[in-house]
Amino acid sequence: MERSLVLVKPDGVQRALIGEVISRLERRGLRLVAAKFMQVSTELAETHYAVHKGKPFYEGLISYISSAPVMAMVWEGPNAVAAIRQTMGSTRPTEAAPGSLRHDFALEVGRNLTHASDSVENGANEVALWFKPEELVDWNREVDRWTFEK
Ligand code: IDP
Ligand code: MG
Repeated sequence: MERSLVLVKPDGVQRALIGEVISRLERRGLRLVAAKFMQVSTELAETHYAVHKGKPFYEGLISYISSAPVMAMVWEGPNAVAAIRQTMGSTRPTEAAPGSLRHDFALEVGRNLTHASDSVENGANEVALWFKPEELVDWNREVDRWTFEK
C-alpha cells in the first residue's frame, strides 16, 4: 500500500479549500492515515524542500509554506502516489488537467494549493519527516474491498 504526504498549503487554507482537497481524496477512494493542522517552521520547510535549494524560487517557496498554517496529512491506497498527484494536477496550474485541483482552483505556480509526494520512496521519507509513528493510524473500512482490488 503506497503512502503520500499531502499538504494543503497556506493559500489553500486561507481560501477555505481544506475540505475540497479532503473531499476529492476521499471520493477517489484513498484512505486517510494521519492529519494535523500546523504552522510550519523555517527549519521544517528547509528540510522538506531541500531538493530545491539554490533554485530561483527557493526563498519565496520557504516563506510561502511557512507564512500561515498548513493542513498536513498522510493518505494511502493502491497507486496512491500517482493517483494523488493526478488529483492535484501539474505543478503549473495552467498546465494542470481540467478537473484537477490546481486547474480548478489555482492560477500561479507559486500559489498552487497543495503538495503531494512525487515517488513512493519520497512518500515514506516525507511521512517520517512530518509525522511521528504514533500519529499514523492503521485502520480498515468496510468499503475498502469495493475500492482496493487486494
Ligand atoms: P510539486 O509541488 O508539483 O511537486 P516541485 O517542482 O517539487 O512541484 O516544486 C515544489 C513547489 O515549489 C511547487 O509546488 C511550487 O509551489 C513551487 N515552485 C516550483 N517551481 C516554481 C517556480 O518556477 N516559481 C515559483 N514557485 C515554484
Ligand atoms: Mg515536488
